[in-house]
Amino acid sequence: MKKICVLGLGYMGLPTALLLASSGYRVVGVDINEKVVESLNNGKIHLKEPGLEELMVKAKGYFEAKREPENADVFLIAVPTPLDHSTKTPELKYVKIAGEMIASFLKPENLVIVESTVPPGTSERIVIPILEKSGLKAGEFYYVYCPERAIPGRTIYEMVHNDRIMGALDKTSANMAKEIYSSFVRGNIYLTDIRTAEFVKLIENIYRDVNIALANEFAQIAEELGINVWEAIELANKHPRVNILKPGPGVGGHCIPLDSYFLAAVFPNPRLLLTAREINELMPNYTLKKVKELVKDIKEPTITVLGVAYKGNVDDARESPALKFIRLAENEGFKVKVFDPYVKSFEYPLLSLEEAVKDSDCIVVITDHDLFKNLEPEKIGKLMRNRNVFDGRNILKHEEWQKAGFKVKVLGYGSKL
Ligand code: SAJ
Repeated sequence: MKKICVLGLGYMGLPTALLLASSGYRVVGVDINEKVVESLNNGKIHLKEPGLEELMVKAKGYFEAKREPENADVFLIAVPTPLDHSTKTPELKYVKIAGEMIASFLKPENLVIVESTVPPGTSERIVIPILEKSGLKAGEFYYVYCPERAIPGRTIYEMVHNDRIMGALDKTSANMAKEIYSSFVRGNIYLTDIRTAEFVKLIENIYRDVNIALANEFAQIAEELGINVWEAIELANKHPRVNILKPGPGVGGHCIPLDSYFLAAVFPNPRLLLTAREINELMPNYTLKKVKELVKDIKEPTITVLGVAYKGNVDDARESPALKFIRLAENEGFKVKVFDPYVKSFEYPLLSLEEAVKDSDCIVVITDHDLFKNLEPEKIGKLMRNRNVFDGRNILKHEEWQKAGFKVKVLGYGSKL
């Protein structure tokens, strides 16, 4: 039975490790976070992702978590590649550390797989040279770059059913990696070269970022023109070749907000991508401008932020637009209270819903958690000082809130002229 070392047990690494372990491989999951290693070895999952618990049970006996890698047939790198915010450049140190850790165990005919998102050329310029510190030349060990494209919230389903793109060093690398992934991937596996695969991962996400920015700009124009952008987008999408995405109070997550900068690291000034980035990064500012209009007659307003996760029904607050919105609101002198049903740790105290809305002057929906769709405006209104609500995701039942005495404002919904 082949042994696989998976380095990085986060949102992508852990499900991948457990899918491999439940497909008959012996898997050693490696993470630098001792608490993660400990909790996993006690059968506890440190992430919220549907189906992960069941997968853990299925993988029992084939999966073990450790702090260090060890000899294996395959090494899979799924460590984070965050953005260094001060320089807006990719932070590749965790990939480099993973490469260094593997180099001391690398044997001839081992396969190294990298899944982490990296600028095109990173494998050839950085990762492979680090692996060659083992004394082996590329070709004596095998290498593929195989980005993950599962969406948090549906990760396991998508890891199994999505098609995969694989950039291979050579034919043997491709065949070995195809065999590994075919153990759980039901989608097609498309082969290309390493750099193209690194590029494909980025353009997928940047495509989405630019199209969200387009929706966000449409929302601002519609607001100005007294048009309901949500109705307009719904009608435009009836066109067979139009698929305009949804406006929102910002674009978060550990990928979409970063990937344009990953390309900008290797291509000077990609203007459209960076303009789209700027539009999305300024949506918290735009949202605050709208909220200020709602509370303009209230002295020292208190506002309640509903949702700090970067998107609905997940517990991940990385790069969440909520953080920027809250900081901007506090800088306006607002008192801000926060409620999120999923997120467990955040830069601001996470209150209960009742505490968060008590004596508040305005509710601001930042995250589209399904749970918010059925809030009871009457019950909430009774606890508040003033009944205002800004729906940044167009998910509330607006008539119900109006009937309960709320002044309702929706992002992108200009009042009829
Ligand atoms: N968002 C909008 N409007 C939309 C869609 C999303 O404002 O119409 C916002 C969300 O609220 C969120 C952010 O964008 O704040 C990103 O959410 P997302 O659902 O677009 O993306 P992620 O980050 O959860 O997952 C994306 C996916 N990429 C694509 O859909 C092209 C996923 O397939 C990738 O695997 C993932 O990035 C990743 O890890 O790269």
